[in-house]
Amino acid sequence: RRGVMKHTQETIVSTAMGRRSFLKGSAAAVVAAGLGSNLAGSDFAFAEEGQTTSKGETVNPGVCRGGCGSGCQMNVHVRDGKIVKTSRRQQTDPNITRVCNRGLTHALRVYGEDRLKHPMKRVGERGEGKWEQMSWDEALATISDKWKEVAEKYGPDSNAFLCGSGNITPDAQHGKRLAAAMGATTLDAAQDRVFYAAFPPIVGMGKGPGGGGRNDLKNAKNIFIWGYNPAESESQTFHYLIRARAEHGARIICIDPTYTTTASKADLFVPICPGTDGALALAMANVLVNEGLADEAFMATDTVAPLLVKKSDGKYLRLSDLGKAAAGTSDDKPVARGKDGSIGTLAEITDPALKGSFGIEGIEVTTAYDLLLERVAEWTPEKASEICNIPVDTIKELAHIVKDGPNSINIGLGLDHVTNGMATFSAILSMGMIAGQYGQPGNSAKGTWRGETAIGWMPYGLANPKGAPGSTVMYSPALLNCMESKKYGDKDINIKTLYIWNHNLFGTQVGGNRWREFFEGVELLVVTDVVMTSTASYADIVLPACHYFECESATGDDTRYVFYNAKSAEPLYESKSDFEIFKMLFEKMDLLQYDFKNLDELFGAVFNNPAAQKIDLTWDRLKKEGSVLTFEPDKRVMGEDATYMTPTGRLQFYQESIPLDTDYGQKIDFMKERLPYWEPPMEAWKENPLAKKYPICFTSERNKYKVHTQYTRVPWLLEFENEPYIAVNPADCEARGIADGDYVRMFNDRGTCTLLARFNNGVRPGMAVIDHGWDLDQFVDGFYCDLLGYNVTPVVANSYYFDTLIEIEKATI
Ligand SMILES: Nc1nc2c(c(=O)[nH]1)N[C@H]1C(S)=C(S)[C@@H](COP(=O)(O)OP(=O)(O)OC[C@H]3O[C@@H](n4cnc5c(=O)[nH]c(N)nc54)[C@H](O)[C@@H]3O)O[C@H]1N2
Ligand SMILES: Nc1nc2c(c(=O)[nH]1)N[C@H]1C(S)=C(S)[C@@H](COP(=O)(O)OP(=O)(O)OC[C@H]3O[C@@H](n4cnc5c(=O)[nH]c(N)nc54)[C@H](O)[C@@H]3O)O[C@H]1N2
Ligand code: SF4
Ligand SMILES: [Mo]
Repeated sequence: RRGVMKHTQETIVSTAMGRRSFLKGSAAAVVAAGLGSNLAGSDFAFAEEGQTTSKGETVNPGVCRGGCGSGCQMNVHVRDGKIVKTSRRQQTDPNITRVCNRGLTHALRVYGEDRLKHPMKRVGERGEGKWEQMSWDEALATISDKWKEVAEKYGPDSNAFLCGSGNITPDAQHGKRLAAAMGATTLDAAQDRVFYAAFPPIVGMGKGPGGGGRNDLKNAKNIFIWGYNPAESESQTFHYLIRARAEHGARIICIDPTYTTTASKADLFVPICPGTDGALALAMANVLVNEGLADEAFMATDTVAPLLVKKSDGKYLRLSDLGKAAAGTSDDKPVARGKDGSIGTLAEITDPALKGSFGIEGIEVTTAYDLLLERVAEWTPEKASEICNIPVDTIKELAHIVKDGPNSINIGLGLDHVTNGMATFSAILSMGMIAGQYGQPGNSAKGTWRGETAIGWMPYGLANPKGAPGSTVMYSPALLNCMESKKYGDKDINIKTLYIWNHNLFGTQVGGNRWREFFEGVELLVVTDVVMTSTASYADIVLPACHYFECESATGDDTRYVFYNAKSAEPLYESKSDFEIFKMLFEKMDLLQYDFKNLDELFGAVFNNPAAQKIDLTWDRLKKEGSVLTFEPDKRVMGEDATYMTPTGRLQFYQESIPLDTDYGQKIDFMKERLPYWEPPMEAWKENPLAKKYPICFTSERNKYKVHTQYTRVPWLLEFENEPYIAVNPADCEARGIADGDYVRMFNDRGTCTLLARFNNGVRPGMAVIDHGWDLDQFVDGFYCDLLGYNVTPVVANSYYFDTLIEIEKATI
């Protein structure tokens, strides 16, 4: 049924293959691609925009804008109307004048064999691959007629939309506005939700002008890389880290179960048992407190530590409790107790007590700091050592390092992808507070970059036009858990049509087979993509989107620039930009009153805000100049003035109210969630009875040859790794009679997948790690995403990819 990729002697990844033959293979691929003369030995000379080079090429600005998030601008070289290559583009900041290996292969994506050419409708079973070409007109009429019929019969929210990270620009996400105009449901893939849910209430995160950001890393003495693998996942940030080490002597500490590329560049690698980082952070805090190293002065000035918490309900004691303000007003501030016994707001009390329980006007209260210390006291290094599988001395050493700042503590998505992620983020961030590691140069870290004037995701205001009915949001992992009750909180789940774009659901979401069940109730599944993905192949109607460089756009992301993307070539075949496709759908739905007239109007609205106006950033200027540097890096860091963008204006290790990420009817244990804690992951834990049947914890690693499932069929990149594999510790393989390079079947109750196994001593026994991003038809059989667990926690209904148990066995193929 599926194309089997053969494991031949020529396979680059086969262990027998030497470097010489690898290079030979590369040259052959260049010639086969018919682009040899342009690309072999790519000249990296900087070409000027609009300039015709000696080769008769015109050079335009283009922006790579998939889920990697770096948003690199590059030169797009055009000859005879064809995009022949990409090269790095000179920016005023040499740190940003960079493109990665993937960015250099875009010409092969534009002319890839997997491009969708025409609108098509399914004629066989879903996923069978039998299609009939249809006209755009017929496709749009079929879709809009169905939407109208469903809205009439079941209500507008029975139509649903789901957008991923394939193209992170406001224009590509135009469908969000259509969803709001139609009153349709928005499904949120809920990826990286812990990361986004944790920072705002705990340390505050916001964008504004100014800020040191990545440029501040050079000021750090130690750089913690915690569940983060930027050597593969954020190469454009990794060079700042490596330069901080090489040129400024920063020490890199990497905490990861796997010996990753990033770990190989670290000064200290701490191999941790997966899912136990919260215990480690709490034990580090325990050492700091017990050795008298807690920065109490910092806790008093910068955190909620002195605030008094009522024993009755966990809320702060406020002026209203003392009859000094009306409850619920902005005057109703929380209060602290001075060491002299006076009670007042933090602005009034200059020398607050950090510890103690008091009865104030008959109300029993304790300081927030005391509540934190209670949680920390439980976590002796000895106890954490057993759970984390890290020596007690290492835990103590880590505590001493974190105190010896300035430290940059970078938490990656490895910790977001485990069910105890929220409490783990809270534990690490709170431990950083006890160590006083905020507000000083060198303290900037991932998630606390401040000041990037980013454009990327469609701004909320634009996605919700005035007067439109708006869209109800449901998180997909929560939805999968509510399929039996058919209730998402107080809302009925009754989705009859789904429009997916910019997203390869089967290739990137948890619970693949659960989704297939869900789709049984969906009468029309539309997928718009550039290429035929596993998700597109399951659709009832597929629509062809054009490649990034075939339409005009702009994006900014993490670079401090806003970059213009010119249209460098005509959209191939019948493909169109998402903006254009949604525009036609607005028209068919008679909702043009909510639409933008054209792209100029959309970007006019994107730049219609005070931050852009202050620096004269307009769409016209951007088109003219090609890129605009929005601000120079400066020395300011988040929290330098001891204020943070949280509800209290302070660092919050304590949450007075728990912000609900999404309400699907879950019950929350508020007192538990207010402070950091550690508990095992819901599934991938050795004491889970399921671990007897499925003893291996299955995680993934970002891969430098892909961004999720993008680039996965680019011939040059397949030269480096041409088929999926799991990296496994030889001990686990030997116990199962598996040799290096054997095919194995991995499986659990949710799915099965057959692929290569490669021995890797850098993988902990009891784990299997896949290089994430392969699509379904690239496997011998089955699909790894189908195995992924979809448990959710009450606080964050995230996709917890790494909370997955499997077993592996030798496969015969
Ligand atoms: N096992 C495992 N799974 C994971 C993760 C993991 O760590 N492990 N990580 C997860 C995370 S953090 C994320 S953010 C998700 C990302 O998940 P997705 O957002 O689904 O990522 P992609 O696979 O890049 O899918 C994007 C799709 O958009 C298409 N596309 C590109 N440009 C355009 C365009 O202009 N228009 C349209 N219509 N389509 C376009 C691409 O061809 C591609 O098929 O993956 C998640 N999946
Ligand atoms: N090449 C490439 N780059 C990408 C992407 C891509 O698909 N490909 N995707 C982009 C996106 S959307 C995202 S969200 C980012 C994410 O990029 P990162 O934040 O780097 O996240 P991951 O690579 O998922 O995981 C990071 C590390 O966490 C480790 N880990 C797993 N479990 C645990 C644990 O329990 N404890 C600890 N301490 N570590 C653990 C893994 O071994 C891995 O080395 O990358 C972006 N960049
Ligand atoms: S894949 Fe990411 S790092 Fe590479 S060129 Fe594109 S945006 Fe830049
Ligand atoms: Mo992500």
